[in-house]
Amino acid sequence: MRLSRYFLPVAKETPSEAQIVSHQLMLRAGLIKQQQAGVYVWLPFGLKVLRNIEKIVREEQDRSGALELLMPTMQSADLWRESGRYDDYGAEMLRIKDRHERDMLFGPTAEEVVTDVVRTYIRSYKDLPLNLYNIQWKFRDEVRPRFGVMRGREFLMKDAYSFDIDADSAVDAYRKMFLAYLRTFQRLGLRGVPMRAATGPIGGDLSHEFIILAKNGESAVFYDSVYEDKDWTTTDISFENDDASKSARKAMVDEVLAAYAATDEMHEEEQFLANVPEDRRREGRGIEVGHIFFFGDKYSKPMNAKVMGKDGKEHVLQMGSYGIGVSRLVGAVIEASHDEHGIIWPTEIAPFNLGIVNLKSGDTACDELCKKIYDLATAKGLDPLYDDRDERAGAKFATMDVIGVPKQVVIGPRGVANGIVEVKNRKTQEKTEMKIEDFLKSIE
Ligand code: 5CA
Repeated sequence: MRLSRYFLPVAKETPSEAQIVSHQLMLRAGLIKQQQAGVYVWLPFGLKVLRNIEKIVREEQDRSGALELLMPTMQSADLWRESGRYDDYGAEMLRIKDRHERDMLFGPTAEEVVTDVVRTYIRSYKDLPLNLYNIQWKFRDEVRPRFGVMRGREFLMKDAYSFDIDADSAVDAYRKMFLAYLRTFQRLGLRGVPMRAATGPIGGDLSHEFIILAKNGESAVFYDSVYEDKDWTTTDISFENDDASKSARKAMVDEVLAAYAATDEMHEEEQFLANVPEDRRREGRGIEVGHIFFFGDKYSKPMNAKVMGKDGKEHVLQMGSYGIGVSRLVGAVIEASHDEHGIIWPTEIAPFNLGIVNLKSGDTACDELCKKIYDLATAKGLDPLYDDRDERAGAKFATMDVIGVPKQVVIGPRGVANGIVEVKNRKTQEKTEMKIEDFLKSIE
Protein backbone atom coordinates (compact mmCIF):
# COMPACT_ATOMS: atom_id res chain seq x y z
CA MET A 1 0.00 0.00 0.00
CA ARG A 2 1.17 3.51 -0.82
CA LEU A 3 0.56 5.81 2.11
CA SER A 4 -0.37 8.66 -0.24
CA ARG A 5 -3.35 6.60 -1.40
CA TYR A 6 -4.26 5.09 1.96
CA PHE A 7 -6.74 6.31 4.55
CA LEU A 8 -4.76 6.54 7.76
CA PRO A 9 -5.78 9.47 9.97
CA VAL A 10 -2.83 9.57 12.39
CA ALA A 11 -3.06 12.14 15.18
CA LYS A 12 -0.08 13.79 16.85
CA GLU A 13 -1.76 14.48 20.15
CA THR A 14 -2.99 11.94 22.65
CA PRO A 15 -6.80 12.12 22.54
CA SER A 16 -8.18 13.39 25.84
CA GLU A 17 -11.24 11.11 25.89
CA ALA A 18 -9.16 7.93 26.21
CA GLN A 19 -7.96 6.79 29.63
CA ILE A 20 -5.85 3.78 28.80
CA VAL A 21 -2.93 3.49 26.44
CA SER A 22 -4.46 0.96 24.03
CA HIS A 23 -7.51 3.16 23.50
CA GLN A 24 -5.30 6.23 23.02
CA LEU A 25 -3.14 4.41 20.49
CA MET A 26 -6.10 2.98 18.60
CA LEU A 27 -7.45 6.51 18.14
CA ARG A 28 -4.04 8.07 17.43
CA ALA A 29 -2.94 5.41 14.94
CA GLY A 30 -6.23 5.60 13.06
CA LEU A 31 -7.69 2.17 13.85
CA ILE A 32 -11.10 3.23 15.06
CA LYS A 33 -13.46 6.16 15.28
CA GLN A 34 -16.07 6.33 17.99
CA GLN A 35 -19.55 6.53 16.51
CA GLN A 36 -21.46 6.62 19.81
CA ALA A 37 -20.76 5.35 23.31
CA GLY A 38 -19.26 1.87 22.98
CA VAL A 39 -19.85 1.69 19.22
CA TYR A 40 -16.98 2.14 16.77
CA VAL A 41 -16.23 2.49 13.10
CA TRP A 42 -13.32 0.21 12.18
CA LEU A 43 -11.19 2.29 9.85
CA PRO A 44 -9.18 0.46 7.14
CA PHE A 45 -6.07 0.01 9.29
CA GLY A 46 -8.02 -1.18 12.32
CA LEU A 47 -10.07 -3.54 10.19
CA LYS A 48 -6.87 -5.08 8.84
CA VAL A 49 -5.76 -5.93 12.39
CA LEU A 50 -9.21 -7.19 13.34
CA ARG A 51 -9.21 -9.49 10.30
CA ASN A 52 -5.71 -10.81 11.09
CA ILE A 53 -6.81 -11.72 14.61
CA GLU A 54 -10.04 -13.24 13.32
CA LYS A 55 -8.05 -15.39 10.90
CA ILE A 56 -5.93 -16.96 13.64
CA VAL A 57 -8.96 -17.51 15.87
CA ARG A 58 -10.75 -19.17 12.94
CA GLU A 59 -7.79 -21.37 12.01
CA GLU A 60 -7.51 -22.70 15.55
CA GLN A 61 -11.27 -23.30 15.85
CA ASP A 62 -11.19 -25.22 12.56
CA ARG A 63 -8.15 -27.20 13.69
CA SER A 64 -10.00 -28.26 16.83
CA GLY A 65 -12.84 -29.67 14.71
CA ALA A 66 -15.39 -26.93 15.34
CA LEU A 67 -17.52 -25.98 12.31
CA GLU A 68 -18.19 -22.40 11.31
CA LEU A 69 -21.69 -21.11 10.60
CA LEU A 70 -23.10 -17.61 10.72
CA MET A 71 -26.02 -16.76 12.94
CA PRO A 72 -28.06 -13.55 12.72
CA THR A 73 -27.44 -10.55 14.95
CA MET A 74 -31.22 -10.05 15.22
CA GLN A 75 -32.92 -12.75 17.26
CA SER A 76 -36.53 -13.40 18.14
CA ALA A 77 -37.62 -12.87 21.72
CA ASP A 78 -39.69 -16.06 21.56
CA LEU A 79 -36.59 -18.25 21.48
CA TRP A 80 -35.33 -16.52 24.60
CA ARG A 81 -38.70 -17.00 26.26
CA GLU A 82 -38.30 -20.73 25.68
CA SER A 83 -35.01 -20.83 27.57
CA GLY A 84 -36.40 -18.50 30.23
CA ARG A 85 -33.65 -15.95 29.70
CA TYR A 86 -35.70 -13.18 28.07
CA ASP A 87 -36.79 -11.72 31.38
CA ASP A 88 -33.66 -12.68 33.31
CA TYR A 89 -31.17 -10.94 31.05
CA GLY A 90 -32.09 -7.44 32.17
CA ALA A 91 -31.14 -4.04 30.82
CA GLU A 92 -27.98 -5.24 29.09
CA MET A 93 -30.14 -6.73 26.36
CA LEU A 94 -31.12 -4.38 23.56
CA ARG A 95 -34.81 -5.04 22.92
CA ILE A 96 -36.39 -3.96 19.66
CA LYS A 97 -39.86 -4.21 18.12
CA ASP A 98 -40.44 -4.85 14.44
CA ARG A 99 -43.27 -3.23 12.42
CA HIS A 100 -45.69 -5.91 13.58
CA GLU A 101 -44.89 -5.09 17.20
CA ARG A 102 -43.12 -8.40 17.59
CA ASP A 103 -40.32 -8.47 20.18
CA MET A 104 -36.84 -8.91 18.83
CA LEU A 105 -33.40 -8.38 20.26
CA PHE A 106 -29.86 -7.75 19.12
CA GLY A 107 -28.05 -10.89 20.25
CA PRO A 108 -25.73 -10.52 23.26
CA THR A 109 -24.81 -14.23 22.83
CA ALA A 110 -26.35 -17.12 20.86
CA GLU A 111 -27.06 -20.21 23.02
CA GLU A 112 -30.76 -20.13 22.09
CA VAL A 113 -30.28 -19.68 18.35
CA VAL A 114 -27.73 -22.46 18.04
CA THR A 115 -29.75 -24.84 20.23
CA ASP A 116 -32.71 -24.26 17.92
CA VAL A 117 -30.53 -25.16 14.90
CA VAL A 118 -29.34 -28.36 16.51
CA ARG A 119 -32.74 -29.53 17.75
CA THR A 120 -34.08 -29.04 14.23
CA TYR A 121 -31.53 -31.24 12.46
CA ILE A 122 -29.68 -33.50 14.89
CA ARG A 123 -31.54 -36.68 15.79
CA SER A 124 -28.98 -39.30 16.71
CA TYR A 125 -25.87 -39.84 18.84
CA LYS A 126 -24.16 -40.72 15.56
CA ASP A 127 -24.17 -37.03 14.60
CA LEU A 128 -22.28 -36.12 17.77
CA PRO A 129 -20.00 -34.69 19.03
CA LEU A 130 -20.77 -31.41 17.31
CA ASN A 131 -19.27 -27.99 17.88
CA LEU A 132 -20.64 -25.01 15.94
CA TYR A 133 -19.09 -21.56 16.07
CA ASN A 134 -19.49 -18.17 14.52
CA ILE A 135 -17.62 -14.89 14.53
CA GLN A 136 -20.36 -12.32 14.75
CA TRP A 137 -21.17 -8.91 16.21
CA LYS A 138 -22.88 -8.85 19.58
CA PHE A 139 -24.59 -6.05 21.43
CA ARG A 140 -24.65 -5.59 25.19
CA ASP A 141 -25.95 -2.35 26.57
CA GLU A 142 -23.14 -2.10 29.13
CA VAL A 143 -23.78 0.38 31.97
CA ARG A 144 -20.30 1.83 31.57
CA PRO A 145 -18.82 1.17 28.15
CA ARG A 146 -15.17 2.20 28.47
CA PHE A 147 -11.60 1.71 27.37
CA GLY A 148 -12.58 1.77 23.70
CA VAL A 149 -13.10 -1.65 22.16
CA MET A 150 -12.19 -3.39 25.42
CA ARG A 151 -15.64 -2.83 26.84
CA GLY A 152 -17.79 -1.85 23.92
CA ARG A 153 -21.52 -2.13 23.49
CA GLU A 154 -21.23 -3.55 19.98
CA PHE A 155 -18.31 -5.98 19.77
CA LEU A 156 -17.06 -8.90 17.71
CA MET A 157 -17.12 -12.28 19.44
CA LYS A 158 -16.13 -15.75 18.43
CA ASP A 159 -18.70 -17.95 20.10
CA ALA A 160 -18.65 -21.72 19.86
CA TYR A 161 -21.26 -24.15 21.18
CA SER A 162 -20.68 -27.84 21.80
CA PHE A 163 -23.32 -30.58 21.79
CA ASP A 164 -22.73 -34.04 23.26
CA ILE A 165 -24.66 -37.12 24.25
CA ASP A 166 -23.39 -37.21 27.84
CA ALA A 167 -21.47 -35.18 30.39
CA ASP A 168 -18.23 -37.14 29.85
CA SER A 169 -17.97 -36.31 26.20
CA ALA A 170 -19.16 -32.73 26.85
CA VAL A 171 -16.24 -32.28 29.22
CA ASP A 172 -13.96 -33.58 26.47
CA ALA A 173 -15.41 -30.90 24.14
CA TYR A 174 -14.55 -28.38 26.87
CA ARG A 175 -11.00 -29.67 26.99
CA LYS A 176 -10.63 -29.37 23.21
CA MET A 177 -11.60 -25.72 23.37
CA PHE A 178 -9.37 -25.20 26.39
CA LEU A 179 -6.34 -26.45 24.47
CA ALA A 180 -7.35 -24.62 21.28
CA TYR A 181 -7.45 -21.39 23.32
CA LEU A 182 -3.94 -21.90 24.69
CA ARG A 183 -2.71 -22.27 21.10
CA THR A 184 -4.78 -19.34 19.81
CA PHE A 185 -3.54 -16.80 22.34
CA GLN A 186 0.05 -17.87 21.95
CA ARG A 187 -0.15 -17.49 18.17
CA LEU A 188 -1.44 -13.97 18.78
CA GLY A 189 1.78 -13.29 20.69
CA LEU A 190 -0.02 -13.41 24.04
CA ARG A 191 0.11 -15.62 27.09
CA GLY A 192 -3.43 -16.74 27.90
CA VAL A 193 -3.65 -17.91 31.49
CA PRO A 194 -6.74 -20.01 32.30
CA MET A 195 -8.39 -19.15 35.59
CA ARG A 196 -11.36 -20.72 37.28
CA ALA A 197 -14.29 -18.36 36.98
CA ALA A 198 -17.82 -17.62 38.03
CA THR A 199 -20.36 -18.38 35.34
CA GLY A 200 -22.66 -15.32 35.54
CA PRO A 201 -25.65 -15.07 33.19
CA ILE A 202 -24.40 -17.89 30.93
CA GLY A 203 -24.75 -20.36 33.82
CA GLY A 204 -23.31 -23.81 34.49
CA ASP A 205 -20.81 -25.21 36.92
CA LEU A 206 -17.49 -25.48 35.11
CA SER A 207 -15.95 -22.35 33.72
CA HIS A 208 -12.60 -20.76 32.96
CA GLU A 209 -11.62 -17.29 31.94
CA PHE A 210 -8.56 -16.80 29.80
CA ILE A 211 -6.64 -13.81 31.01
CA ILE A 212 -3.77 -12.12 29.29
CA LEU A 213 -1.27 -10.22 31.33
CA ALA A 214 -1.07 -6.48 30.89
CA LYS A 215 -0.20 -3.65 33.28
CA ASN A 216 -3.59 -1.93 32.94
CA GLY A 217 -5.65 -5.10 33.18
CA GLU A 218 -9.03 -4.86 34.90
CA SER A 219 -8.48 -7.65 37.39
CA ALA A 220 -5.62 -8.44 39.72
CA VAL A 221 -4.33 -11.95 39.03
CA PHE A 222 -1.95 -14.33 40.74
CA TYR A 223 -0.55 -17.36 38.98
CA ASP A 224 2.10 -20.04 38.93
CA SER A 225 5.12 -19.21 36.75
CA VAL A 226 4.77 -22.57 34.96
CA TYR A 227 2.20 -20.74 32.80
CA GLU A 228 5.03 -18.71 31.31
CA ASP A 229 7.09 -21.65 30.11
CA LYS A 230 5.19 -23.93 27.78
CA ASP A 231 5.04 -23.37 24.00
CA TRP A 232 1.57 -24.51 22.91
CA THR A 233 2.12 -23.68 19.26
CA THR A 234 4.67 -26.50 18.98
CA THR A 235 2.85 -28.91 21.29
CA ASP A 236 1.26 -31.79 19.43
CA ILE A 237 -2.42 -31.84 20.38
CA SER A 238 -4.69 -34.41 18.78
CA PHE A 239 -8.29 -33.30 18.24
CA GLU A 240 -9.44 -36.75 17.10
CA ASN A 241 -12.30 -38.45 18.93
CA ASP A 242 -10.64 -41.78 19.71
CA ASP A 243 -10.11 -42.82 23.33
CA ALA A 244 -6.33 -42.34 23.27
CA SER A 245 -6.70 -38.73 22.07
CA LYS A 246 -9.36 -38.11 24.70
CA SER A 247 -7.19 -39.31 27.53
CA ALA A 248 -4.20 -37.38 26.18
CA ARG A 249 -6.34 -34.22 26.25
CA LYS A 250 -7.48 -34.94 29.79
CA ALA A 251 -3.89 -35.40 30.94
CA MET A 252 -2.79 -32.17 29.25
CA VAL A 253 -5.60 -30.07 30.69
CA ASP A 254 -5.21 -31.61 34.15
CA GLU A 255 -1.51 -30.80 34.05
CA VAL A 256 -2.22 -27.18 33.14
CA LEU A 257 -4.86 -26.88 35.84
CA ALA A 258 -2.59 -28.36 38.48
CA ALA A 259 -0.76 -25.06 38.35
CA TYR A 260 -2.54 -22.40 40.32
CA ALA A 261 -4.06 -19.24 38.91
CA ALA A 262 -6.90 -17.03 40.03
CA THR A 263 -8.21 -13.49 39.98
CA ASP A 264 -8.71 -11.46 43.14
CA GLU A 265 -12.48 -11.81 42.67
CA MET A 266 -12.20 -15.50 43.50
CA HIS A 267 -10.75 -14.73 46.96
CA GLU A 268 -8.30 -17.59 46.72
CA GLU A 269 -5.11 -15.85 47.72
CA GLU A 270 -4.67 -18.14 50.71
CA GLN A 271 -4.90 -21.29 48.61
CA PHE A 272 -2.48 -19.74 46.16
CA LEU A 273 0.08 -19.08 48.87
CA ALA A 274 -0.40 -22.58 50.24
CA ASN A 275 -0.11 -24.29 46.86
CA VAL A 276 2.55 -22.44 44.91
CA PRO A 277 6.20 -22.43 45.98
CA GLU A 278 7.49 -18.93 46.62
CA ASP A 279 9.88 -18.76 43.67
CA ARG A 280 7.06 -19.62 41.25
CA ARG A 281 4.53 -17.07 42.51
CA ARG A 282 3.65 -14.34 40.07
CA GLU A 283 1.24 -11.46 40.46
CA GLY A 284 0.02 -8.98 37.93
CA ARG A 285 -2.99 -7.56 36.23
CA GLY A 286 -4.95 -9.18 33.47
CA ILE A 287 -7.55 -8.71 30.75
CA GLU A 288 -10.22 -11.35 30.13
CA VAL A 289 -10.06 -12.24 26.45
CA GLY A 290 -11.86 -15.57 26.52
CA HIS A 291 -14.41 -17.38 28.63
CA ILE A 292 -15.54 -21.00 28.41
CA PHE A 293 -18.49 -22.69 30.07
CA PHE A 294 -19.86 -26.19 30.57
CA PHE A 295 -23.51 -25.97 31.56
CA GLY A 296 -25.01 -29.37 30.75
CA ASP A 297 -28.72 -29.15 29.93
CA LYS A 298 -29.38 -25.56 31.03
CA TYR A 299 -30.65 -24.63 27.52
CA SER A 300 -31.25 -28.00 25.90
CA LYS A 301 -33.73 -29.10 28.57
CA PRO A 302 -36.17 -26.16 28.44
CA MET A 303 -35.73 -26.00 24.65
CA ASN A 304 -36.27 -29.71 24.32
CA ALA A 305 -33.08 -30.53 22.37
CA LYS A 306 -32.75 -34.31 22.46
CA VAL A 307 -31.19 -37.09 20.43
CA MET A 308 -31.57 -40.86 20.26
CA GLY A 309 -28.78 -42.64 22.13
CA LYS A 310 -27.08 -45.98 21.45
CA ASP A 311 -29.43 -47.45 24.06
CA GLY A 312 -32.47 -46.55 21.94
CA LYS A 313 -33.57 -43.91 24.47
CA GLU A 314 -33.82 -40.15 24.13
CA HIS A 315 -31.11 -38.09 25.80
CA VAL A 316 -31.16 -34.36 26.48
CA LEU A 317 -28.06 -32.80 24.92
CA GLN A 318 -25.15 -31.70 27.07
CA MET A 319 -23.79 -28.31 26.10
CA GLY A 320 -20.93 -25.90 26.59
CA SER A 321 -20.18 -22.47 25.15
CA TYR A 322 -16.86 -20.86 24.40
CA GLY A 323 -16.27 -17.18 23.75
CA ILE A 324 -13.33 -15.10 22.56
CA GLY A 325 -13.53 -11.32 22.46
CA VAL A 326 -12.12 -10.77 18.97
CA SER A 327 -12.50 -6.97 18.92
CA ARG A 328 -11.40 -6.73 22.56
CA LEU A 329 -8.23 -8.58 21.56
CA VAL A 330 -7.13 -5.68 19.36
CA GLY A 331 -7.03 -3.46 22.45
CA ALA A 332 -5.61 -6.23 24.63
CA VAL A 333 -2.73 -6.92 22.24
CA ILE A 334 -1.81 -3.23 22.22
CA GLU A 335 -2.14 -3.05 25.99
CA ALA A 336 0.33 -5.94 26.26
CA SER A 337 2.67 -4.74 23.52
CA HIS A 338 3.57 -1.07 23.04
CA ASP A 339 6.20 1.49 24.01
CA GLU A 340 6.48 5.29 24.19
CA HIS A 341 6.58 5.50 20.38
CA GLY A 342 3.42 3.52 19.73
CA ILE A 343 2.17 0.02 18.97
CA ILE A 344 4.45 -3.03 18.65
CA TRP A 345 2.48 -5.67 16.73
CA PRO A 346 3.30 -9.33 17.31
CA THR A 347 4.54 -10.63 13.92
CA GLU A 348 1.55 -12.90 13.23
CA ILE A 349 -0.97 -10.05 13.32
CA ALA A 350 1.08 -7.09 12.08
CA PRO A 351 -1.13 -5.31 9.51
CA PHE A 352 1.86 -4.32 7.37
CA ASN A 353 5.12 -6.17 7.77
CA LEU A 354 7.55 -3.96 5.88
CA GLY A 355 7.60 -0.17 6.06
CA ILE A 356 9.37 1.71 3.27
CA VAL A 357 10.36 5.25 4.22
CA ASN A 358 11.32 7.50 1.34
CA LEU A 359 13.30 10.38 2.87
CA LYS A 360 13.13 12.44 -0.30
CA SER A 361 9.99 11.79 -2.31
CA GLY A 362 10.45 13.38 -5.73
CA ASP A 363 14.15 12.52 -5.91
CA THR A 364 14.44 10.21 -8.92
CA ALA A 365 17.02 7.83 -7.42
CA CYS A 366 15.11 7.52 -4.09
CA ASP A 367 11.77 7.08 -5.83
CA GLU A 368 13.16 4.38 -8.12
CA LEU A 369 14.75 2.35 -5.35
CA CYS A 370 11.64 2.61 -3.17
CA LYS A 371 9.48 1.48 -6.07
CA LYS A 372 11.81 -1.44 -6.72
CA ILE A 373 11.69 -2.58 -3.08
CA TYR A 374 7.92 -2.07 -2.97
CA ASP A 375 7.31 -4.11 -6.13
CA LEU A 376 9.63 -6.90 -5.06
CA ALA A 377 8.13 -7.10 -1.54
CA THR A 378 4.62 -7.18 -3.02
CA ALA A 379 5.59 -9.90 -5.49
CA LYS A 380 7.07 -11.95 -2.63
CA GLY A 381 3.80 -11.84 -0.73
CA LEU A 382 4.90 -9.37 1.93
CA ASP A 383 2.46 -6.63 2.86
CA PRO A 384 4.56 -3.45 2.46
CA LEU A 385 3.50 0.07 3.41
CA TYR A 386 5.34 2.66 1.33
CA ASP A 387 5.49 6.18 2.73
CA ASP A 388 5.75 8.08 -0.55
CA ARG A 389 4.25 11.28 0.81
CA ASP A 390 5.88 14.66 0.53
CA GLU A 391 6.44 14.96 4.29
CA ARG A 392 9.27 15.66 6.74
CA ALA A 393 11.43 12.64 7.66
CA GLY A 394 10.50 13.03 11.33
CA ALA A 395 6.80 12.76 10.59
CA LYS A 396 7.39 9.65 8.47
CA PHE A 397 9.41 7.92 11.21
CA ALA A 398 6.79 8.82 13.81
CA THR A 399 3.99 7.42 11.64
CA MET A 400 5.75 4.08 11.05
CA ASP A 401 6.46 3.78 14.78
CA VAL A 402 3.04 4.76 16.11
CA ILE A 403 1.26 2.31 13.79
CA GLY A 404 3.88 -0.31 14.68
CA VAL A 405 5.30 -1.58 11.39
CA PRO A 406 7.72 -4.28 12.65
CA LYS A 407 10.48 -3.79 10.08
CA GLN A 408 11.23 -0.54 8.32
CA VAL A 409 13.67 0.31 5.54
CA VAL A 410 14.81 3.91 5.18
CA ILE A 411 15.91 5.22 1.80
CA GLY A 412 17.66 8.60 1.46
CA PRO A 413 19.73 10.33 -1.25
CA ARG A 414 23.06 9.92 0.58
CA GLY A 415 22.51 6.20 1.18
CA VAL A 416 21.39 5.57 -2.36
CA ALA A 417 24.55 7.32 -3.67
CA ASN A 418 26.64 5.00 -1.46
CA GLY A 419 24.60 1.89 -2.28
CA ILE A 420 23.22 1.64 1.24
CA VAL A 421 19.83 1.52 3.01
CA GLU A 422 19.04 1.63 6.72
CA VAL A 423 16.94 -1.14 8.24
CA LYS A 424 15.12 -0.53 11.50
CA ASN A 425 13.61 -2.98 13.94
CA ARG A 426 10.47 -1.38 15.41
CA LYS A 427 10.62 -3.30 18.67
CA THR A 428 14.28 -2.77 19.60
CA GLN A 429 14.58 0.51 17.66
CA GLU A 430 17.91 -0.85 16.38
CA LYS A 431 19.11 0.49 13.05
CA THR A 432 21.56 -1.32 10.79
CA GLU A 433 23.00 -0.29 7.47
CA MET A 434 22.77 -2.78 4.64
CA LYS A 435 24.05 -2.86 1.10
CA ILE A 436 21.16 -2.36 -1.29
CA GLU A 437 21.73 -5.67 -3.05
CA ASP A 438 21.91 -7.53 0.30
CA PHE A 439 18.62 -5.98 1.37
CA LEU A 440 16.96 -6.94 -1.92
CA LYS A 441 18.30 -10.47 -1.50
CA SER A 442 16.86 -10.62 2.04
CA ILE A 443 13.41 -9.95 0.58
CA GLU A 444 13.94 -12.59 -2.11
N1 5CA B 1 -21.90 -17.31 25.27
C1 5CA B 1 -20.71 -17.18 26.07
C2 5CA B 1 -19.54 -17.84 25.44
S1 5CA B 1 -19.69 -18.05 23.76
C3 5CA B 1 -20.43 -15.72 26.34
O1 5CA B 1 -21.14 -14.85 25.90
N2 5CA B 1 -19.37 -15.49 27.13
S2 5CA B 1 -18.89 -14.07 27.67
O2 5CA B 1 -19.99 -13.30 28.14
O3 5CA B 1 -17.88 -14.33 28.64
O4 5CA B 1 -18.24 -13.30 26.47
C4 5CA B 1 -17.19 -13.89 25.78
C5 5CA B 1 -16.05 -12.92 25.55
O5 5CA B 1 -16.51 -11.76 24.85
C6 5CA B 1 -15.43 -12.38 26.81
O6 5CA B 1 -14.43 -13.24 27.31
C7 5CA B 1 -14.83 -11.06 26.34
O7 5CA B 1 -13.52 -11.28 25.81
C8 5CA B 1 -15.76 -10.65 25.23
N3 5CA B 1 -16.66 -9.57 25.68
C9 5CA B 1 -17.70 -9.67 26.55
N4 5CA B 1 -18.28 -8.48 26.74
C10 5CA B 1 -17.60 -7.58 25.97
C11 5CA B 1 -17.72 -6.18 25.72
N5 5CA B 1 -18.68 -5.45 26.31
N6 5CA B 1 -16.84 -5.59 24.86
C12 5CA B 1 -15.89 -6.32 24.27
N7 5CA B 1 -15.72 -7.65 24.45
C13 5CA B 1 -16.57 -8.27 25.29
